[in-house]
Amino acid sequence: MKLDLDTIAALAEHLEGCELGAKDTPKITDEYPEMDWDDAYAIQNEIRRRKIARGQRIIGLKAGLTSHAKMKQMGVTTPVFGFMADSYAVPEGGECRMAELIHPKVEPEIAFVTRAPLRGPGCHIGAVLAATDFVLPGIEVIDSRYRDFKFDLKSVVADNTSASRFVVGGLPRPAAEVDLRTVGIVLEKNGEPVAFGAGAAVLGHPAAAIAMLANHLGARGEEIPAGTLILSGGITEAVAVKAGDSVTLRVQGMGSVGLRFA
Ligand code: 0L1
Ligand code: MG
Repeated sequence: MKLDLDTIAALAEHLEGCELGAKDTPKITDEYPEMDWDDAYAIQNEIRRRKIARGQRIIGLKAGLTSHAKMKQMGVTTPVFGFMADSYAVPEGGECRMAELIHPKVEPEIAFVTRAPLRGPGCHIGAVLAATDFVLPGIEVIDSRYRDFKFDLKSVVADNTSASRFVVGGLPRPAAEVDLRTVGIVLEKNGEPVAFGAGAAVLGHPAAAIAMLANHLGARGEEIPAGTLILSGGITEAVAVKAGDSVTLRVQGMGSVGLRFA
């Protein structure tokens, strides 16, 4: 690690302050170009620790930048991993308050819920499917704290991978009953289709993103516990939203889920 503990704590406080105050900031590597991956995840972990210390619960995990569309949109080449706090959860059909956000975008995703722990190294699609209780449609609302969504990967990891809000719902299905590679999705904004795709856009199979997460955690001596909700990453590019928009994700054979921005 290149940063000392005081700097990590200060950067976590700064980034979480931007999240809670809906204020943007230049990317933190402008000031700390020497920051490494361990520093980036240490800052994210400190944000997580701060939330837990205030009584929040961590209710899920996420993989981000798992599709070529997203990687191209953001000019990066590697997936990243983050967490979902209870304050991020929006009820199905519920409302996101724009006043609490900076410049939100929505991503159509397949969410997994595990029934057995997953631990890397060596975790693979087969192990993920065997450990999955069900899959269901999910919309992630990302809201980078970095000005104009301009960042590098280490800055975005520190910023909990832009995690902000999410909704899951629709018709949960056992993973064995769905071909997650060919399952089709349509993302609608205000009733108009705005993005289309299929599950294979996520690393060839959305379960591959969950396996990467298990392997990432395994390298740190951690695992994905049983009963974890995990967002596997945007199938398409992220779509910008504004107050008054309503967004619906339709997933083939899995119903639909939606939320509104006010
Ligand atoms: O969930 C995601 O794919 C977002 C990862 C962070 C990059 C971004 O803000 O687009
Ligand atoms: Mg996402």
